[in-house]
Amino acid sequence: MTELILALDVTDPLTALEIAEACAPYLDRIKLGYPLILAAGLGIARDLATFGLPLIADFKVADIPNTNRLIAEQVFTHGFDAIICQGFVGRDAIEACVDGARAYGGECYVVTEMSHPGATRFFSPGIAERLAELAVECRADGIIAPGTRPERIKALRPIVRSRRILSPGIGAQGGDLARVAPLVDGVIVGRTIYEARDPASVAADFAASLAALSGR
Ligand code: OMP
Repeated sequence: MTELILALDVTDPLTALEIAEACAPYLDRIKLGYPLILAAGLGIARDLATFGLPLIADFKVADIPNTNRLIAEQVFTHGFDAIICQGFVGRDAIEACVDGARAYGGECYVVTEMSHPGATRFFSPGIAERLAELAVECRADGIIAPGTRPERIKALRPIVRSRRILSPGIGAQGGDLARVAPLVDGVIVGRTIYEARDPASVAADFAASLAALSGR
């Protein structure tokens, strides 16, 4: 079934913990990125781990191989289960993240095409296909592909085949859950859940919709 991944991009640690605890029964994973980790520190991962969900570190890592390796080491020693890196940095830099993940039994996802409007200028079409091929060659666990452009997910699926596609952009960025869910392995949802008056009930609605929709 298509996973529901909460992008927990709030900057107050207590609010983050409250939202995560309330939504946890409806989620498959939680993704943390710069907003929360810069505010709270990497140690917030240990607190969030108490809710029993795998944690994705979204640093969109994009540096030289040695720096990527050091970042991956920090991420996985702080209890994360997966890391996201950029694909455009090339084979050796992606492999540093994949190898770093493997050393801790974790996963690595490669961004192939981003979801925001400006991303079309450089990522698609053509470049994203090459980045997806590279992600497969580097033995990444999957790719990040735009929920705002289902036709681009369809173009990337034959390249990554059974590797996982995680897709942000549903809701606040205009992506349509019903169109995207059958194409991907996980949807990443942030503001639509964490800015809601009752995040848990919105997360529950997403989970119910995904159960009904994901019969790929
Ligand atoms: P909302 O737009 O609030 O639902 O959040 C989407 C989340 O997915 C944010 O954490 C973004 O940083 C992240 N994201 C994108 O929105 N677009 C991308 O192309 C890639 C990511 C990501 O790698 O998670």
